[in-house]
Amino acid sequence: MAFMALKLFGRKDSVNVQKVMWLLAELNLDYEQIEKGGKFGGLDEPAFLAMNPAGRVPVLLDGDHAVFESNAILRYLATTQLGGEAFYPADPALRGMIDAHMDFALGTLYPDFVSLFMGVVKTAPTKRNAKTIAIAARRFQGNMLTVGQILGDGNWLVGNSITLADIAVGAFMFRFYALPVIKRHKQARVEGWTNRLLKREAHKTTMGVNFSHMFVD
Ligand SMILES: N[C@@H](CCC(=O)N[C@@H](CS)C(=O)NCC(=O)O)C(=O)O
Repeated sequence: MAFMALKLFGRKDSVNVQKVMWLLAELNLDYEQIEKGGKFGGLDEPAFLAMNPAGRVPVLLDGDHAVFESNAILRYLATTQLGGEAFYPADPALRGMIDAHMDFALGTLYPDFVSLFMGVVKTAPTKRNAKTIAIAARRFQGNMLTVGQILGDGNWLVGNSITLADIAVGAFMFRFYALPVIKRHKQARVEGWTNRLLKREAHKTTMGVNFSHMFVD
C-alpha cells in the first residue's frame, strides 16, 4: 500500500468514526483505516493510549500528530485539508455558529442518542426497558424540534451550503430514523434535511450503511 499521511483509527460501524469518514469522503481524501474498538479491541494498548489517553475511537493520525474527539478531528481536517474551508468558513460569526451546533450535537443530542442505541440495539428485545426508551426518544425529538426551528425554510443549519454543523448534528439521523421500536413524531423540516444528507454519496458510503449486525438478540 502506498504511504498515506492520514490514518484513521476506529471501527467502521461506530457513529463517531463514521462522522469523520463522512468528512474524509466529502473532501475526497485518501487515508488508511485501522479498525479499533468493539470486537477489534486495542483501545487499552499503550500505543493507542499515547494517541488518545481517553481510550476511545476515533483517533486521526496525521504524520506523527494525533487528534482525538470526533468534532476536534472534523475541525482539524477542515482547517488543514484542501476544500475544508467550505465546511468550516474562517468568518468568526459563521465559525461560532458552526461550533455551537457541534457542541449541541455532542453535549445535548448525543447522550439521548446513546440511550436509544444502547436501549434498542444493544439490549435483547425481551430485556428492553420501554419506559427508558420512551423518555430518551421524547427528549431526543424535543431537541430535534430545535434543529427544525434553526433550519426554518433553509436547506442547511448554517449558511447556504453543507458545513461541519450539518455533519455533527446529522450524524445521528440515519440511525435514529432506522431504529425499530421507538415512537417517532412527524418533523417535516428535520426529515427533509435528513433526506438531503442521505442523498450525498459521501454520506451513503460511510454513515448510511446497514447496522443490523450490531443488534443483540
Ligand atoms: N466524545 C467522543 C466519544 C468517543 C466514543 O465514545 N467512542 C466510542 C465509539 S462511538 C468508543 O470508543 N467506544 C468503545 C469501543 O468502540 O470499543 C468523540 O466524539 O469522539
